[in-house]
Amino acid sequence: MTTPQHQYTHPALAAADPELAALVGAEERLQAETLRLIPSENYVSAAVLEASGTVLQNKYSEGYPGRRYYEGQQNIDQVETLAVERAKAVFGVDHANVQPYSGSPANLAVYLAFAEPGDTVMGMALPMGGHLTHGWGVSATGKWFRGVQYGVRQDTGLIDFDEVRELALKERPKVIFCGGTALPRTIDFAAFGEIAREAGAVLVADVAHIAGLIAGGAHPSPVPHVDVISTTTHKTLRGPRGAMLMSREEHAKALDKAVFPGLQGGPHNQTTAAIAVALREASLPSFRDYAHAVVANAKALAEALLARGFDLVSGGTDNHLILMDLTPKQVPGKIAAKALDRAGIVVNYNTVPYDPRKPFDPSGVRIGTPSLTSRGLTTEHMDQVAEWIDRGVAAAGAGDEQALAAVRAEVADLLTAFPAPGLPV
Ligand code: DSN
Repeated sequence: MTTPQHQYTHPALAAADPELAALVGAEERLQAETLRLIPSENYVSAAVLEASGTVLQNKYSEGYPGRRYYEGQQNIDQVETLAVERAKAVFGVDHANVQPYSGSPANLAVYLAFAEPGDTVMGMALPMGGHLTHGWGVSATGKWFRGVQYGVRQDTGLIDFDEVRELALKERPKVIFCGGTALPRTIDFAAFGEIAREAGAVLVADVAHIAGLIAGGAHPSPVPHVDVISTTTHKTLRGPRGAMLMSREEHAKALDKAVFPGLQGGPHNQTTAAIAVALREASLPSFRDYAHAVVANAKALAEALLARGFDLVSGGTDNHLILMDLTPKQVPGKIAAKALDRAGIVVNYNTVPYDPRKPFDPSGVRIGTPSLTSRGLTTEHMDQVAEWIDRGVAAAGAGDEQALAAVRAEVADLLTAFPAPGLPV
């Protein structure tokens, strides 16, 4: 196996804490040598990485620019304002709050802004591709609110809008979430918008997975159709681990109040800075190319998997994500995911709609193309990627560790030609 030589670039860390520095170095190597297919992950640029490791983290800034509870905000106010203005420009919204610590707190702030405990809320069921925070039972959002859930049709793997409408009109939720974590198809924000208006609900688009595709024009924007947009910043958007809430002006106050002081204390200013950098990158023409390349790669990978007899939920993909049902391959998702990991292909096991198996041992594997596209792999490489997945899944079924090791070597070899952004080579 070809092993890239890493120069470790954290001298202070290495001197102060060699044990931890060694772990960071090992993670750098792992991220360099493996094909990372988890659709919610990515590689940030070196600039985003640097911004998130700055002295901005030393500062407390409860409040908002110009209205803080601590002095010394001369620079921090400007950092946050830059992030906010860039978010407004990239997504075409009136208002942006860049302070939520991550996606789950961002969504919790939405509930705080628009619902009272016990109110009915509606979202896609987690095993159908939704998110825990869309009112699923084990989450605080399903315990403190009355969650009603829609899904996808068993025959098509697609959302049935007649069913969503019927449920919304029957249950009259205060808040409806659209979006999710395992949805391979374009989200019809206009259809959700019509239903929410008819039902008198606040419509929230959770675009965490596809924010970068929206920013780059590779997925339709929810802006004309929804009340609130919630997103993480670290998936297709290629920013730091963080989140944003965006809306029309009429909801600005309620959202801001819900984030602070409703839910959070001081914002993580180093993260805010890195969000600002990522949004600047997302405003460049090269990011449009990136977003479209992510989708082109996913479509090419889906075709190559279908040609090898894989069963894909909904029959393919429109975005960055592919959900494989491995039932016909007779290999459970978890066994396949763990074997692929040994083969240097990092995926996650996932339920598929109507999965007869349990969430901790489901039938599916979820993959996506944001990370490999960030490294510069193109549609020309997707047949090779599908072939590796095919060999990995077959080896998982046969318990063939040698075959997995062979794939791992080939993966690492190809990836030496595609250095990942932000990683020392
Ligand atoms: N954990 C995210 C994902 O992997 O999709 C969702 O929160």
